[in-house]
Amino acid sequence: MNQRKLQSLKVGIICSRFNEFVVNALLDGARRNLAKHGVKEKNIEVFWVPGAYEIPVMARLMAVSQKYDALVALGAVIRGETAHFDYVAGPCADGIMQVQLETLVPIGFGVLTVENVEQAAERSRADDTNKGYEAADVAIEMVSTMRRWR
Ligand code: INI
Repeated sequence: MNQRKLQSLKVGIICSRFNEFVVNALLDGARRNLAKHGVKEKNIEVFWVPGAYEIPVMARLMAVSQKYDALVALGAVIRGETAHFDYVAGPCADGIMQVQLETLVPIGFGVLTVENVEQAAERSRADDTNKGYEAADVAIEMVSTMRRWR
């Protein structure tokens, strides 16, 4: 995608507040990647929801609004802290996939599903391995690929 198209790209980011310190680091990563691509700050909108379980419904609302070229979902589900890990992580991932398939708005999946806080920290470092950074990268690539197909 050329620079002018990237600058006008509208990106919505859904963040979940559970394990907020991790998600803030993922958000920093996503913003860094979007800035690297030249996406304008004013074209990025961030909405917070309580937990990863709530991400799909917000993502769907945003996707059907047709205000965004791409979405990025950021969250942290940590098994060590919950007995209902599987009831949160699975539906979150499945729900996000369902929104993508139904709306054809690409959604970068930056929801960590990890065993413990150490693994979460490892995946949210301030470098290019940050999963928020990667999810934003994938979202942009998918916009480009899907536009080329069209
Ligand atoms: N939500 C998360 O995003 N991460 C978690 O690790 C988590 N744990 O541990 O339970 C979590 N639970 C909350 C869930 O996402 C919903 O907000 C809640 O069940 C209310 O619907």
